[in-house]
Amino acid sequence: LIEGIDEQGMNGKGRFRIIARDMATMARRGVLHTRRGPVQTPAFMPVGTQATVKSLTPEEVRATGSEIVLANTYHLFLRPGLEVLETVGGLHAFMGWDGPILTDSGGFQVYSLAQLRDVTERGVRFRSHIDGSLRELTPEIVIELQMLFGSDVLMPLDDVVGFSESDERQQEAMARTHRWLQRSLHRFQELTAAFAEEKRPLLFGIVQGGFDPSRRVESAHFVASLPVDGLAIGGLSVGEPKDLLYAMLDATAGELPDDRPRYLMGVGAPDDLWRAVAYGIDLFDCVLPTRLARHGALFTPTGRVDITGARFRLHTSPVDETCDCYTCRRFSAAYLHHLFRARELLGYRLATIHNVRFLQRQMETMRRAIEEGTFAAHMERFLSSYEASTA
Ligand code: PRF
Ligand code: ZN
Repeated sequence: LIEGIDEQGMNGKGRFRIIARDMATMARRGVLHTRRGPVQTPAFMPVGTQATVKSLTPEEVRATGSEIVLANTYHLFLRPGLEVLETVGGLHAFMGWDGPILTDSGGFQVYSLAQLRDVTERGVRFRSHIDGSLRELTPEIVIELQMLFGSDVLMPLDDVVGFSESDERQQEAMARTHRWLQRSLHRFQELTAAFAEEKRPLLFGIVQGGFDPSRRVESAHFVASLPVDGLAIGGLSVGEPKDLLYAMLDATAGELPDDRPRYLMGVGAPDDLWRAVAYGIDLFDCVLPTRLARHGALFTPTGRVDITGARFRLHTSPVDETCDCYTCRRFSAAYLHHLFRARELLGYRLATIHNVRFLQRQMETMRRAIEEGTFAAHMERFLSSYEASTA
């Protein structure tokens, strides 16, 4: 057995240990024990949509302090496809990352990328955004795919609806997400029945419910009633105003079981990470650090900066003087400015390394602050510095 894990069957209680709590907020410091090693929480997962954290090698991802990465079932299903992933011996061998991988189900990607979606009780049929071919994902297929990829944390197919959808559609999507979760869990239990507990991947449930607080509570209670290993909050950060995101977090957070990990899907702006951890969130993923980096937007303790701006032309110090990343230790902001102006490939890599490391340093600070009982003070300090420039 993995250290710290005892035999507790399906419920992931044994896989998540809370080692410290903040007294002034709901922040928790924990360890999620996956079959490919522990993840210190609160944790941020960089996004490797297509089996790569864009522009970085696995060694570079590791050097940012990342312990777990996210990959997307939707993308990998369409390209390279199951035949390739099975032939090369799974996703870890394929991409050269031997740490834990969480795979998202495709529910959100079908909603945001696919054309001609047709959602029925059975599943979702759609046209591939790559070649227009007609494809289908069902809750069962999505579990089977993630098992064949060799994922360490699986997500069930969910029915995601936009911010502006009708109340009826939001209600329908929540109810369908719940029924699909039961089907997913059933297939998952069949496929993992013969696994030794320490070799078993984990399955999370996804809370939906749109932007109605009472529906969010209902969804949280339903998902918590099932023996899932963790609870994700989906359907947020889909174009709604910020105050609504926090209203929904406020309504949901207190309803989630305390002893299982909580994952806020698709959230990763530095200020949102701090606030959500204060609500008791343990896991995050977001394309923001990597996507912004490729557009020359870099995180600093005093807010986001545009490295292409004229003020960096002669800036001889690093973009973030407080940062210990490879980029900041080695290069000036003037050099980064030049690389972006000249559209040189190295610029995208260096900016990505910095942004991911910046978020991982925030997570390290949060984890230490929770242990020391100083989370609220650290959050206040970070936000007043980070938001001073953007406010
Ligand atoms: N569902 C899934 N993945 C997601 C989301 C969701 O609602 C979000 C919402 N921001 C990000 N990623 N399956
Ligand atoms: Zn840096």
